[in-house]
Amino acid sequence: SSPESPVSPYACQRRTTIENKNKIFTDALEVLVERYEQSEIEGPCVAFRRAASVLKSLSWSIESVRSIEGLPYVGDSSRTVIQEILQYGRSFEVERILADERYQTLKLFMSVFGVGPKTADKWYRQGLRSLSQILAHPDIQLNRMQQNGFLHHSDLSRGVRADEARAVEALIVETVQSVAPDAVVTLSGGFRRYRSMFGHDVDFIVTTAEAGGESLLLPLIMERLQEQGLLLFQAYNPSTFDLQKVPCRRYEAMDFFAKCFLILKLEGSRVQGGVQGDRGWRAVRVDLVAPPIEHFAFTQLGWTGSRQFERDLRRFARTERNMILDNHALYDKTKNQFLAALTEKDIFAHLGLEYMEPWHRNA
Ligand code: DCP
Ligand code: MG
Repeated sequence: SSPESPVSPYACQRRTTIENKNKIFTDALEVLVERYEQSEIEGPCVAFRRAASVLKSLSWSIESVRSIEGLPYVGDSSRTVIQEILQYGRSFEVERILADERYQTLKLFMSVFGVGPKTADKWYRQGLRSLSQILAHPDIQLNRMQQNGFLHHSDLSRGVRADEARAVEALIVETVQSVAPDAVVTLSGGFRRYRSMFGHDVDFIVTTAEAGGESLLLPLIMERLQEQGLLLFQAYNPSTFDLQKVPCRRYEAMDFFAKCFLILKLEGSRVQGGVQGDRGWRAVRVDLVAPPIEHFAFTQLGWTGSRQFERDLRRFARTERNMILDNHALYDKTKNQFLAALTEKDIFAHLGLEYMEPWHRNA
């Protein structure tokens, strides 16, 4: 696009690679997003997310306030931030937030696996300001996820490099082959979008060619990892999938297929150049989801992200097509029927959208 060509209000109609020509602006807007996420204030959160996402898709850098006129979702508040950055090189509102004690503390607390905005805010209101204060506090009960989040905090907050993600992929493929030779492993999440460096975890979909075979996969995989001494933490949610219930507007953001949230031990010998630190291994967050094969395409589309791409895809389906899309299925409310799909391309076609490659979905 050029400053003149129209920009779609839906991320699923804009190609967004990781090359962001407006990073200085989107970084600032994302601080505002984070600040409202911490307080769970939905409205401004959605508004700033959409504005940041539009700017990420531009093939040109913003050089004047005039050039952003007519861009969808770039409202007054976003425009003020952009204008300040153009004029002074920084936004005063964003700087105020970055220096704010509550913002900094909640960001730190929420960087722990298993800690969301409610827990972080509760700890903050109890006067706690550091991770060591939380661990030393006699009255704080951490759940199993949080205990492991604290235990592996330095590894997990460092993020996963692309070469580490490839080593994790090799490990998962090996493990799956040894327990279920017919099963298929597919990389999803940010690493499928070629988001080059530093994912917060590595995401995979596993499924089997014969229907029903997927239900045993995750327990078998976890058992095998455990035997090898590589399973540091697991939280397993068996499938609660019921086609009667989905898709439904209310369930759009949920996922009913069997899945597990893991912390794995990635040995340095598996990564070219090794891993940081002198233990010879690092902890890595890994998510696995196991849909039945006939729902694979929907799960793949739903778990490849980005989150903003997914939000806009669902909003597009609902608003422009009177269809409901989620991680399980696509339902046409006009025809009152489910629309089957074997591949992501089928789903884009049902929606009347041009197919978009994963590396264009970095909205
Ligand atoms: N997702 C989902 N339902 C969930 C969790 C995730 O639909 N319960 C989707 C949306 C995300 C994708 O799966 O785009 C992967 O989730 P991540 O949180 O791992 O996000 P990314 O992989 O995009 O980035 P990162 O891992 O770096 O945070
Ligand atoms: Mg991920």
